[in-house]
Amino acid sequence: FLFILIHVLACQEEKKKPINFPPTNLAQESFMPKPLKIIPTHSAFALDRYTAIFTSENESEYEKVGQFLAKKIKAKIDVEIPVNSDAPEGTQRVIYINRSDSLEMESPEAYELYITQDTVILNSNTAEGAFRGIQTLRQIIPEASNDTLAEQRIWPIPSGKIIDNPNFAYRGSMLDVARHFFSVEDVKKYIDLLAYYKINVLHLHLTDDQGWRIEIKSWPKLTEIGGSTEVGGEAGGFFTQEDYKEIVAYAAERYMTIIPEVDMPGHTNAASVSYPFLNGNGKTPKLYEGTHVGFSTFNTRKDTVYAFIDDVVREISAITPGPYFHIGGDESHVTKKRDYIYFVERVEKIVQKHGKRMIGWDEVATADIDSTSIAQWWASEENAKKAVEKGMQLIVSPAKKAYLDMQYDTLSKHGLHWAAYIPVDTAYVWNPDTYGGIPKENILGVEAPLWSETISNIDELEYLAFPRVLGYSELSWSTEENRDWEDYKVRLANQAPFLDRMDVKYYPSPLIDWK
Ligand code: TNX
Repeated sequence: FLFILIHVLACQEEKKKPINFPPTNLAQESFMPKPLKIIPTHSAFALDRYTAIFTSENESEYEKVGQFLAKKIKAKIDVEIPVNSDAPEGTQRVIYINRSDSLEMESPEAYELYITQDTVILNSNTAEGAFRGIQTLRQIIPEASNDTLAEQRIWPIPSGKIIDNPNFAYRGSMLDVARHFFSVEDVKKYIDLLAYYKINVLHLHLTDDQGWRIEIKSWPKLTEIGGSTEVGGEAGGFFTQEDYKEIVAYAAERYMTIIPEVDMPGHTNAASVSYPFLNGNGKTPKLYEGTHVGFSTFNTRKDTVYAFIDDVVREISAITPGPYFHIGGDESHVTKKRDYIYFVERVEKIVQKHGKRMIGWDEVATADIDSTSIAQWWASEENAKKAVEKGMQLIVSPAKKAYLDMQYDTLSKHGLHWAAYIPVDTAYVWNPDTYGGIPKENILGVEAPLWSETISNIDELEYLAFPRVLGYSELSWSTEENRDWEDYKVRLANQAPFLDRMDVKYYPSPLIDWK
């Protein structure tokens, strides 16, 4: 017994000994996206199996953030770290996650991280800010332990201070589940990866000519018939409302907003096949498995069409906690201009009636709509300018810079190239802050859409999205002064261990010197 006691005491002594770290440099860590300010202090915090996490008292949201961090640490280094419970015997070092009202930055997503030898302190205005902050922390926990500096295995985290705040409040990606359907599991995997890079919006393109992918209880044929196929003629599929709620909840745990899109009055063939009275193009609709656009339209002059839309917007809005509803509005080539304008104005009112802010592709700015509605600028500079004249905000998604479905180059296995080839540098080296001369106050943020005509499974999705989506995360989170291709390139290469561990089939761009 005495022997054991002496041994235990000796071990405790070992743990207390200050560790002599070789100099570190927090500023040189491979953060993605790059934080606003980094001040290195050249020592380290030794994460080990005696580390404990404590979060702001009586703040269940903060506790959940602490648990999320503990779960991700366990997955990364297989060490179990307690959250707000008795610290393990011999605990020397603590990670504190606190609400604070004395931050340098006031935005809800701002956070400050102080890393010393003994503690990591993460301060934020809100739990959302804490959630962004733990992503930063996750990124600087080494993949492998150091087994020579101390008795026990340690994972040294470089010390210093980080002050961080997003450049844009809206940092998004879009996934087209209409051309090819993707499962709840696939969408969750994409969400989890995006959240690690501080992306906070996932826009789901739920309907198109080829498929209707969201259950509408009052109009069941939409999914029964309209969801039965997809591009290429495979079986298609759809989300039940329960599935959709599951996606929304999974995103919410990551402080990510889901934006549902029902594309209309064009891109509506699947809806019109299900309920032919909706059709306004004069042809008998049939299920469509090709990839052409612009041939379908709703009948914009029939009240029953608006009653239908009211039901759709109502049912989806009821299960969407986020503030937005996207009505599409793109490429309505067979809708007369005056009918299109009438339609958008009427649908805007329906969206507002159900408590949401309308978003539409940039064409919607040709209608007389409210300054609270938002235009997603994908193609027309003229439409973008019209939106600004109306006092609207814009989501910047220029096809030739930000479309994730554009091929990297002529050798790309998947993707299209109607707008451009977008290699990894072209995707990153542009400035959304000043793109097209739009005043910054009119820019809500950046979104990278992934259309799915040419991709039908998660591997193919990942091939197009990764690594480019990391660039869009940085273009929307980091300030212009902090963005630099040469620096980005190195940090991007260092994402490989994480992406590999997550089993992401990213495109190994030859422009990057992958680790
Ligand atoms: C244009 S972008 C479209 C989509 C296609 C995409 C393919 C936009 C608003 N409409 O219908 O899927 O190009 O890149």
